[in-house]
This record gives sequence, C-alpha cells and structure tokens, in this order.
Amino acid sequence: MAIFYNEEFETLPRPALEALQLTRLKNTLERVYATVPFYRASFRRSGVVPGDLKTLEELQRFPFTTKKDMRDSYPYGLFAVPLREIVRIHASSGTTGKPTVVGYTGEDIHVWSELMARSFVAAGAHKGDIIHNAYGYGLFTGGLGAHYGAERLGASVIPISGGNTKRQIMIMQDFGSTVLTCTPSYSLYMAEEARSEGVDFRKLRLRVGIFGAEPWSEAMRGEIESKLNLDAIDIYGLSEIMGPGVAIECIQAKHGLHLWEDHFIPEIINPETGELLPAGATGELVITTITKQGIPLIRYRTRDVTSLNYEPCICGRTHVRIARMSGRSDDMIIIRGVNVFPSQIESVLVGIEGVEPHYLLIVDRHDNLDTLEVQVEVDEQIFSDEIKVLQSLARRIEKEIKEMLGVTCKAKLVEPRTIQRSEGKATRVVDKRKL
Ligand code: DLL
Repeated sequence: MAIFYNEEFETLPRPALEALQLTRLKNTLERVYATVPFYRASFRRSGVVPGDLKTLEELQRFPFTTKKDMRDSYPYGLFAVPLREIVRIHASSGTTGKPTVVGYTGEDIHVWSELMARSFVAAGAHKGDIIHNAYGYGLFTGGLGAHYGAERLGASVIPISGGNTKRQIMIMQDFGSTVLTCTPSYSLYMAEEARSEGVDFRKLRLRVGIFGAEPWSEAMRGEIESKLNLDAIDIYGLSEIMGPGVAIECIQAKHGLHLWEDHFIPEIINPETGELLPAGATGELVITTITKQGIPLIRYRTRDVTSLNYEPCICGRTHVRIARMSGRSDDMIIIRGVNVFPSQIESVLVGIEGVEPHYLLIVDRHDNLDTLEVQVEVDEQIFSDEIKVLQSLARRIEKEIKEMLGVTCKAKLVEPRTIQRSEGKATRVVDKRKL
C-alpha cells in the first residue's frame, strides 16, 4: 500500500522545502499587501513592506493577525479576492456572538482536498477504504473537509455527519466501514452505545480512527484503541487556516503531527510577549498560509499551545512535527466539538433582566459526553420569587445560550454574592474533564 499521497512534496529535502516556502511567502505578502487594506495598514504600522522579506527568518518582522482582526473585518473584510471567486464559505465561533468567516476559492478547495487526502494516507487510509465520516457537515469545516479529502483519495465516503448514534453503529456494521472520522470524545460515546446495543467493536471492520477538533491525550488514545480496536490518529486544523488537515500524525510513528509545510509556515511564540521561541520550546502556534487565495493569513495566532520538532521521522516525511496540543493560551473551551468563549455566554447573560454578571461555567464529561453547567447569580428580588419564576428564568437562559452558541447547557441560578469574586482575572471556567 502506498505510504504517501504526494511523495515528491511530502518528502522534499529541507533546503528545497524552504526555498519553496520563501517563494510562496513572498508571493503571499505581495498579494495581501496589494489586495487587503487591513494588511496594508498593519504592515505600515509595523514599518514593513513585502519587499523587506529576503529570508524566511525575516517573517518575524511582520505583524501578527488575530481572531479579533478577523472579527473586526466581519464578514468578508480579510478576503483577498472578489466575492464572486469564492466557491465555499465556512465559519466558526468568535469571541462574541459573531462567527469568524472564511472563504475558499476553487483552488483553495483543491489544495484542502489534497492535504486531507495526504492526511488520510499518513493515517494509514487508502483507496478502497470505506470512510465513515461522523464529523458534522455544515458551517463547521470537519464534515466537508474530510469528505472532499476522502473523495480525492478515491475512497468510499459515508457522509453520515454527527448524531443518531444507534444508526451510526448499525451503518458501520452493515456497510463495513474501515475508517472512522469524528471527535475523540464521540468515538468513546459510540463505543459505549455499541456496548449497550450488544455490538462488539472487535467484530467490525474498522481499522483506523482519525480524531481531532478538540483536545485529547495519550491516555485517551489508549482507551479509544482498546475499546474500538483500531489505530487512533490525531488530526489538527482550524477553520481560519483551512479546516482539518493542517497537521496529522503518521501511523508509523504516532509521535507528533506533520504540519504540511509546503502550504503553511509554523512559528512558536511566547503568548505573553509575542517573542519568537527556538525550535523545541513550548508556546503558542502561529501559522502563515503561503498558498491560500481566498483568505490568506499572515502570522495568525492560533492560541493553541504546542512545540516544533524538526528531527527526521521514521515515516520519511520531511515536514516538521507539532506536539499534541497541550492547551490554549486563551480561555476558549470546546464542548462536544463546539468552540465556546466565556465572553459569548456572558453576552447572553447580560441581556437577561434579573441576572447578575457573575457566573461560573462548570464543564464535565459523563458517559463520554461533555456537559456544561452555567451557574449564575440572580438579583435578590428574583431569588426570593416563587420557584416557578426561577425555573422559567433558568429555561430561558438555557434556550438563549442554545440559540446563540449551539450548545446545550444546564442553568443553575444561585443566590447573590455566592460565586467567588477574584481580585485579578476572574475564574470563569472549571473544567473537570479528565482527558
Ligand atoms: O476543529 C477543524 C477540525 C475538524 C480539526 C476536524 C480536526 C478535525 P475549528 O472549529 O475552527 O476547526 O476549531 C479549531 O479546535 O484551534 C484547536 O483549539 C482545536 N483543535 C482542533 N484539532 C485539535 C486537535 C476545527 N487535534 C480549534 N487537538 C483549534 C487539540 C484541536 N485541539
């Protein structure tokens, strides 16, 4: 079985890879400077022009781009091509009610599909596989990203999307699925459901699982591999940069995720100071896209915490490996695959009369499903009201959060002044999940 999808590019010797990166980076800088007013202004503020870049190291002279910049340009302000060139639009949660919007040209979709096809092959999948794609289809990039990659590979893709777990298990059994793509927590939930349905995963044909979109751990890999009887592979991506397939582990080493460096340049910075850190150090991942047309991003601060490993890998790929994500440098949490910022919940709460701006989010995991409890103080008067009033207020909070953010939560109203105050940064999230 082929172990590469695009051997030439996946195994480019580093000097050739860096020469290619430099050419592509120069083109990208020129293009965004000419077409996106935001970059023209931000480069000017930093006193740089694209022509200043002669080496890859000089990228650090250019300013960062942040999620806030994307929000301030909502919806299309950072697009580098006219809207009529955009063939697909995706979005993910922003820090306020508005999502972060990304657009793809036909060429962007072509590249994304190739990188996902490469990722499938790195994970040990190939033409002939039956790929059970339980990532959500929709504005989220997981479903369609994996779908196009699977088709490009020539595999048979089952576009089942998320939910309706009993049916998922029946289809996996009856259709003979060999590869499973979903979030790691959903895979464990499937295993539980299967057990209660009397279905034995060892009798299924599943061989590989490609799991990402949320943090997980080596311990969880062990659990998934034994419960689902497959090789569990970590895949990373984010909508701003592309979607799934920015980086993936190879099945040979399962040690670090190869980041496709002919399309992306990674850097690691100190999230507090923005200072560039040396290879091997742990810090915030910053990514520059060097082939994207629709919405190229220069030094995008992902907020994901990892490190870079340039040592050669036993699989033969020359692309740098990023360590499994160890957390985020902001307060974003991922609940059942949905990205949630405490500030989004806060903006829902402040819009509701009788609710105080003191709240705590308790995140936990029961039976492999994430749960969210929103504890919030209500004013004296409401608290002394009848239980019916309190209950209907709690239901209203739950409904508004569901409508705004797409997450199901349980609201718990508490007495005034019971949530602990802080003298510095307030603690808004208690994450009890043991990954
Ligand atoms: O989660 C894209 C994706 C889909 C990746 C399917 C992998 C598989 P967003 O919704 O924009 O995009 O969320 C991106 O999710 O910044 C990380 O914080 C987190 N994340 C994604 N993959 C991993 C992973 C998709 N393997 C945000 N490990 C990122 C840990 C991950 N965190």
